[in-house]
Amino acid sequence: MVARGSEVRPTARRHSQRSRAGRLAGLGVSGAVLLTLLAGCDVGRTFHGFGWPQHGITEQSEKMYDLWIASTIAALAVGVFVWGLIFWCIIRYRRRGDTLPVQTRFNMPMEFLYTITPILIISVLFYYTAVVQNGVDKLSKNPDVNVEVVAFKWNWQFNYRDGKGPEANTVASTLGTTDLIPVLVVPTGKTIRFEQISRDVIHSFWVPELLFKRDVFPGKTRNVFEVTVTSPGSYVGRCAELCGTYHSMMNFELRAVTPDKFDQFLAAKRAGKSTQDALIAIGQSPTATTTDPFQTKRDLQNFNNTTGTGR
Ligand SMILES: [Cu+2]
Repeated sequence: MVARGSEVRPTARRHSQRSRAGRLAGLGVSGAVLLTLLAGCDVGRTFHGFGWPQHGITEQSEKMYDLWIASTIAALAVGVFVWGLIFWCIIRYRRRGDTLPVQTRFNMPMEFLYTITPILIISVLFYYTAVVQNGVDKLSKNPDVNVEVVAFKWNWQFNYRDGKGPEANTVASTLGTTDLIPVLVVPTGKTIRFEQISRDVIHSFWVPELLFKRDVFPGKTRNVFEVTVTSPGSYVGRCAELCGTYHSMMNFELRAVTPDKFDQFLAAKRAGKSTQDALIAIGQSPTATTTDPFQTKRDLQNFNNTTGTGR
């Protein structure tokens, strides 16, 4: 049987189809423009970030947040459009009798539209993803603060350095111990460069509020990233790479203070004060406020289970 769509159609009808395709394309373009405008608004906050964490404290985390919100709005716009078409087709072309409806094939404007539109959408998403990723990974020539992060089983050491790279010198240091959570003091509004090394196995430096984490490798690899913290406060930091028995207790605290306070803190450290005394000197809590030193919970009693059969 020959489908009815292969019959010759009147020119006027083809013309109206073409203009309809043009209108659809126009709608797509105005949708894209609208999206760009919406991305700048606070739509995300209204919808609780569409699932994205709302507590980012750096300029970099804001960029990632904006990308997520814009991408979600774009996805929702496409979704609403497609759902609309589906329901419209279900109602408009529901079965009305036994006659076969018009079978449309080789509608070039329509085929062109649904090939080009997804390519355009993907290209725009790809472009903005690449821009944001490069922005988050961007390293500056002269960071304001250089911190060397040294990870080891199962704690952290933070070295304040006088420059970049392995050749720079450590001018002050904070070391975490079993009894003391290391507090990493940084200034707000400044570019902070973290250079990471590990003394043993692979760890991962993670402050959830940075919305970012990076692995810390042993050997010659120095993983580097930079952040600009915008909100002062105390934020818990963790190891995010399973590194052994006490991995889950390998915590530290990021303490963001004003640049003035940071300068005073560093001066006190350079003068030989302990991190706790230097924190007290700038009116800060001397110990971590977001997490506690880890308890091994191992004593003779529970390590050697006297009531079990393994005695
Ligand atoms: Cu670890």
